Amino acid sequence: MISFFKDKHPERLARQLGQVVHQLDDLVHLTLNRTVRLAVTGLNQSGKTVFTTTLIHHLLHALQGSNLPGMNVVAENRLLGTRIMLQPDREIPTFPYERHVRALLANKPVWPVPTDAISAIRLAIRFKPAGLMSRKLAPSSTLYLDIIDYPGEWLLDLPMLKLTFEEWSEQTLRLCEEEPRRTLAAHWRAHMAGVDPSAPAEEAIMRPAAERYTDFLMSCKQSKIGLSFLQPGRFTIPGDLKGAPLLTFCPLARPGAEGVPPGSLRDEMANRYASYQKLVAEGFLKRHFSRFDRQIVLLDLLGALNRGPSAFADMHTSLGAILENFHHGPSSLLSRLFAPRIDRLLFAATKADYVAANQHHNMERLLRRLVARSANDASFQGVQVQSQALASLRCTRTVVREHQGRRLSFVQGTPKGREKETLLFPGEIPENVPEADEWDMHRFHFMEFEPRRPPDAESPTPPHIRLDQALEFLVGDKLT
Ligand SMILES: Nc1nc2c(ncn2[C@@H]2O[C@H](COP(=O)(O)OP(=O)(O)O)[C@@H](O)[C@H]2O)c(=O)[nH]1
Ligand SMILES: [Mg+2]
Repeated sequence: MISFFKDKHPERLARQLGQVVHQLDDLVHLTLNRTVRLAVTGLNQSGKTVFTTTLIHHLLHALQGSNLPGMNVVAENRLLGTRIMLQPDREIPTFPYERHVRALLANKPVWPVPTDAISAIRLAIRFKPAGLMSRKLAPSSTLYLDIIDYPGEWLLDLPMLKLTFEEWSEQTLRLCEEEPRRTLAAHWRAHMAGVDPSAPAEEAIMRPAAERYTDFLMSCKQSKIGLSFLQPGRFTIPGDLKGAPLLTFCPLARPGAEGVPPGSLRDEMANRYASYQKLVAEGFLKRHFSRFDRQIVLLDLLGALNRGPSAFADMHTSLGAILENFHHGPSSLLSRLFAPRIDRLLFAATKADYVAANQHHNMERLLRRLVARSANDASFQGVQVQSQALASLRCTRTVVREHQGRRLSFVQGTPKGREKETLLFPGEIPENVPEADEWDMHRFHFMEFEPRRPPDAESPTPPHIRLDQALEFLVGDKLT
């Protein structure tokens, strides 16, 4: 710097000064305009669409009577406004915010129609920087928030990447030995008993085998059974791969003395499995997954309790598999391929409005136990992890009443399929994963609700539970 100012050539000095100013400008731009790619994931029906829709709605309307006191940028009056921008990922469909918000906030509101694909949306959030210095440098700054909503089921393919076709087949068939899979798989397995894997590969034999396997997966998924550890992920949610030959394989029992004759059905299915791995790895995981900065994993904890021990245990397995990428050391194939740069991870148990407010504490404790291993692994890799209960759209209110000398907490709301509001006792959430013999006694029956505003909802924006805290954790630090 000293020699710089000693320079006797005014032209050169001016040029150099210009460069410094330019670089400073770049620096300011870099530090004050930021982009965050937020991945919203969770299994089917965990509440991704409702979360993404209400999050956008609240940010867009945050200046008209804030309902986000837990966000520092709002509480400190630094938010200047939010806009939906053109979406930068041209090959991904845009998240249909308008359609969903219209449905949710109509006079007769309805829940969004389920969608089974990836979608994305970009928001620009303008705010006043918190620090005096930053504010001097630039009176306002913009955070570009890209939100990517995608089926958690697709992440169940992650663990398949390190298994050969034979290993994966064996693991899947082992799972099918236990109920409820055993009964549900009977039809497919009976069909396979008549298929010779060493015979020459024919589409006419492979397709029905794969279809029956897919039917089996779909029957595991139906809401009454509610299993979630269903591989391959694209078999139940094919997205743009619907009908592709890539999806025509299924697990096969270990070969006997005949081995794997070239051109046999076994050989061809193993090839398709390998193509599936490659396509899924490159087509989805590598393209998107490795580019996320922040991730929220939504869990329908209450729905899993309702569905009983098998579904609950299966959700636990799925969760482990979904977060598999955090379990791998730096030298593993997975981390080399996807090296996620996620630095914040939020586990959120959704639909907290199904239960009374005094149960939220247990809901969070149960969630923490459930995600303990994944949270530990992620945290070990330097990721900040938080777990919380939330309701993106609160549809009930808690009412405390005396009942036979005891104070009990009820919820008041409109149960699904009904017209009128009702007062219900939703029961209690255990703080630990129930033991095998406790399930009978517990018998959880958490009711679903219509998306109606509860009578105490006064704010112009719809009520929620801790959505603002989730947002603060996910992006608060980028809005300072
Ligand atoms: N009461 C209540 N129900 C919710 C909430 N979020 C989601 N749901 C319920 O969960 C269902 C699935 O939500 P959705 O966002 O479509 O799940 P997705 O499949 O993960 O996108 C909805 O139809 C609602 O019944 C919430 O905040 N409160
Ligand atoms: Mg959805």
